[in-house]
Amino acid sequence: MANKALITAVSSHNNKSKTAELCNELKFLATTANFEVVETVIQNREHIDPAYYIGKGKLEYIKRLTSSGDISYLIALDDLSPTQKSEMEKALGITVMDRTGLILKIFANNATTKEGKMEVELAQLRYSLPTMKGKGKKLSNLGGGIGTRGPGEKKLEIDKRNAQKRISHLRETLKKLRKENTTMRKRRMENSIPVVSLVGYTNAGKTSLMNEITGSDLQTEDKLFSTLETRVRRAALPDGKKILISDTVGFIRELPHELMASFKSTLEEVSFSDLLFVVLDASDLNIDEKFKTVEETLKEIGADNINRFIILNKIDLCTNTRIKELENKYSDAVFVSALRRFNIQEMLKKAQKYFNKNKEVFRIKIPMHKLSKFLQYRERLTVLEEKYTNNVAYLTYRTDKELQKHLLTRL
Ligand SMILES: Nc1nc2c(ncn2[C@@H]2O[C@H](COP(=O)(O)OP(=O)(O)OP(=O)(O)O)[C@@H](O)[C@H]2O)c(=O)[nH]1
Ligand SMILES: [Mg+2]
Repeated sequence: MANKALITAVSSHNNKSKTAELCNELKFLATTANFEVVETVIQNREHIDPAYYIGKGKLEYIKRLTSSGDISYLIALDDLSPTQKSEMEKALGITVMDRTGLILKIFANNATTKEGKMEVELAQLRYSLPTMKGKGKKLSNLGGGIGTRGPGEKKLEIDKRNAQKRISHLRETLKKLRKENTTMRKRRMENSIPVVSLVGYTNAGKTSLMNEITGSDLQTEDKLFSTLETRVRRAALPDGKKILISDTVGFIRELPHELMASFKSTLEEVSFSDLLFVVLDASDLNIDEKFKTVEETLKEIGADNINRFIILNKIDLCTNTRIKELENKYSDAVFVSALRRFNIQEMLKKAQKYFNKNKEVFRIKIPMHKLSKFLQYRERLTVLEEKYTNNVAYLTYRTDKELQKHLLTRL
């Protein structure tokens, strides 16, 4: 059975609609984490209370709501300081968490691979270290007089030291794993099949599209962050040319920085793509805001220089008027529905056109003993003319500039 929870937020006068929208998303996050949200309590005030986050009056109100005993969690929209969290817990007698804590919980629930699990654990430790400090202060006061070390402090110091040790260990292990990933990525480049990545806000339908394109059966859910790992599958463009499609963790506004740091390398995979499909949920009324978050995240992970096409998914949920409105705003987008298998080929044709358009004709003269090296790249080039003498090959081919640059460094 789902745990009952309340949501609370502080909203300044000119921020009401944004707060309401963020609370809606917080509710979706809470549901994903298996909470049943009973009520959302919004406090209107200009500043956050340093001790209790919300004001005394609202705190009393929440206390009355929770007094029956069946609501055992309070989730705050903003990040709470260790003091705020502990003061609120003391006053209310229930568990208090913030948005970051909630997202971390979801990531912890959803991580399946060894790497994903380690990334989440690292983020959790980074998140809880400052809280340990806060408790340490208080317990040491209980433990003894000035200048002496209380038993509480000793234990907390050990906990903290252990946490720090574990952080270093996780960092090291992840570093090694990432080296392996880099090698895999290099190999992929050498195979020289273009990589197209599906990116976008969480729950936009990236994995559903991946399944449609590649005939895979990856798990999709009406939940946030069902995908936490990057997965790469083979696919073919309408003209038969092979590509690799990659699906990865979804973006969200204000992704906790602990998670951003831990998942950076997973997200950075995207920056090695040849092309991006930016997937947006066309039925989402906050689509513009979400698009903005996607653009910002792409910048943060160094993928903003890659060519991208906007894919507006879930159009089965849109009225004609809505579609018209979106056509005006996102004039270059491809309208698709993963659910109805609508227009998936159009999406791929767009990629095909892009890969063909950005190709140029090059001529090269290479010694025969280097020919096999050159032919490693044949998937990504079309040979137009070839002439061989005893020890030299003259080749004319069409390929993209990027690959040509890469090729020249290899030959
Ligand atoms: N109506 C409708 N629902 C869709 C469509 N595409 C995906 N969905 C639903 O949207 C939800 C999210 O789909 P996913 O494919 O898991 O989305 P995602 O972008 O991979 O999400 P995360 O991995 O959580 O970031 C699921 O319930 C899908 O069934 C569509 O075209 N139409
Ligand atoms: Mg997914």
